Amino acid sequence: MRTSIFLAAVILFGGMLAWGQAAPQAAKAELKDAQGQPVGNATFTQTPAGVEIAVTVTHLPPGTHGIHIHAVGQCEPPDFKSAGPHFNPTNKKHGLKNPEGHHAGDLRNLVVSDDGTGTYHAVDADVTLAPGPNSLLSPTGTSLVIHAAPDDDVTDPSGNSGARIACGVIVQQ
Ligand SMILES: [Cu+2]
Repeated sequence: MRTSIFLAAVILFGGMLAWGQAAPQAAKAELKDAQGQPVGNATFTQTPAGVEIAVTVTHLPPGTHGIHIHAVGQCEPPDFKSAGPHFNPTNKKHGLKNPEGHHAGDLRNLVVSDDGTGTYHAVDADVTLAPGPNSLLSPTGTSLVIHAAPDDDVTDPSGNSGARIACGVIVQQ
C-alpha cells in the first residue's frame, strides 16, 4: 500500500516535470517585407485565456491590414506563398464574423499610422504554444503574415485581404 502511494507520487511528479518541460511559454517572430527588410516583430505569450500576441511594425503602408497566423513556418519573399493558407487545424471557414468560422489563425485587423508604424495586441483563444493540433510550434511551424488590404472578416478562405506584404516565422523563445 505504502509502495503504491509512493509510486503514484513519483509518476505524478514526473508527469508534472515532463509537462513543464514540454510546454513552451513564449515565442517570437521577426517580420520582414518582400525586399527582406525588417519591418517589425511579434511576441507570443501563453496565458490561461490563449496566446497573447503583441506586434510592433515600422515601414509599412499606412492603413488597415489583414494579419493572420498561417499554417507553414516558411517566409520566402517576395510573395510569401510558402507560408501556406491560414492556420486552420479545426477545418472551419475564414472570418471572425463568418457563421461557419473561424480559422484558429484569424485575427482582427492591424492599423498602421501615417508614419508607417503600428502596435497591435490580441489574445487568440484558439491556439496554444503547448504541443497538440492547435500548437503554433507544430513540426511544420507557423508564421505571422501581414496583408496589403483589410480583412473583411467573412470571405473564405482569405478575407479578401490581398497580397502578403510581411511575414515572420514563429519560433520558440
Ligand atoms: Cu493571411
